[in-house]
Amino acid sequence: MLSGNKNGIRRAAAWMLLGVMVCGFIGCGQKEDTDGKNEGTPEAQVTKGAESDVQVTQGAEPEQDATDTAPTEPAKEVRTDFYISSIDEEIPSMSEYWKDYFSIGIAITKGELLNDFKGDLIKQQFNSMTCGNEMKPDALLDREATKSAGTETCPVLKFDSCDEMLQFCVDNNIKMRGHTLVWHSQTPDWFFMEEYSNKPDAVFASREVMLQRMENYIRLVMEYVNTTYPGVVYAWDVVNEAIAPGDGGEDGMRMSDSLWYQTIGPDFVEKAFEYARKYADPEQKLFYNDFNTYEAPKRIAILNLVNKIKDQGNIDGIGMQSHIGMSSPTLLDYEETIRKFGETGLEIQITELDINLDSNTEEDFLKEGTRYKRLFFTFKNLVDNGEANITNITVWGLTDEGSWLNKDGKRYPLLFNQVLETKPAFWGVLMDDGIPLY
Ligand code: 9MR
Repeated sequence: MLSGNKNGIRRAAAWMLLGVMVCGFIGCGQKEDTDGKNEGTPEAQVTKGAESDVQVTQGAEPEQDATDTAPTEPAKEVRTDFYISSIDEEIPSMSEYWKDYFSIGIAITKGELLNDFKGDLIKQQFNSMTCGNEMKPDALLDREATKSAGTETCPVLKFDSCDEMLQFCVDNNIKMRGHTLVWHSQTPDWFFMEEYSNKPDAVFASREVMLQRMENYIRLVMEYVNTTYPGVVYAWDVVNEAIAPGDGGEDGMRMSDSLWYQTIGPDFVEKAFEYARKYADPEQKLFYNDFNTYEAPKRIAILNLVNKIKDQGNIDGIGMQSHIGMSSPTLLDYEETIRKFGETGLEIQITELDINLDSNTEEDFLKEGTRYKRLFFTFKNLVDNGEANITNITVWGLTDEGSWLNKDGKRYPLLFNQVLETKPAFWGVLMDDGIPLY
């Protein structure tokens, strides 16, 4: 088992080096006292003891929020490979622990994945991967080539953004969730315009043209991925975030910022699933994916939509993104939603789990660990009771520092810290006795 000392030594060295690097980058230094000790906010660190007990030790790491010390300078990416000498090979693997229940996934960007140490940790801990951005339409659509090809109905795609990630999955026997085919966001406006125009006076392409572009887009993505990396993608997020009750669309659909809705009309979701079924490998599962699924109006609209597509035979699962807070939603509401989705008989995947914690005190890290533990306890019970066929849990990011949530200020939503050490949240996922369940 992991020795607390080993972890402590590695951590001290890592933070020393990190301190040097951050100082070099942004000219900080005021957080160090004359003894060379850091005065930053203490962080909780749970390390596995020699036996099965859990030790909670308190670190004294510096705050890593570069904006605290240099508000005018953009944050620079800190390269962990300079100062992490190895990942801890003795911590248990989450994917191994949960293998009889569901796969455990990670959403990651290419840059992070190709960092040796992060790659090693991913191989150790996860058996499912989602590209954070690299398989979205804005990454795959090639406007210049599309315009040169000269056809109004068929875009040209490029896959250099995600090739290495797919290859990583092949090499390491990791399966991928294909994220995402049809989405109002991260799809360039020119894709919806006549002659793929990006001028301000561009006009929408017709419904008929957009249906063909959609079909061709889905076909080309699936053909490339399934031919070049056969068997790697096991699930596709066919449509992402199409429901937004109150936005003015029919049946609770998102309308105001959805060019798919505006060009094709409310049946664009059904059409997307029809095309996806036509071109997907038979064993690939087709998902509708959305956030805040536990809000009652949204849940109802999603259920109506997926039941309709289910009757058409074109959907296999519901993705609950699950970007949640420390107290909201209540686990009762969350569990109730899974149960209701489970009643459809469709698979359920928790596709983008993170917990929006804005504090890094030891106490709050433990509370976060508890929330993760209760979530996994809930998932397990729902599976054990046959109430929901939950087949994957994916966390949306590897380290707190890489989380998308940091755009609104520093957040601590994930399972590992910047130097790839486990947080209590990690031990919560493993149902460790040292993390309280309540
Ligand atoms: O993690 C993604 C982040 O890097 C992008 O800036 C952002 C832009 O839309 O998308 C993030 O991922 C989103 C995912 O694709 C869909 N659900 C919400 C996720 C967080 O915004």
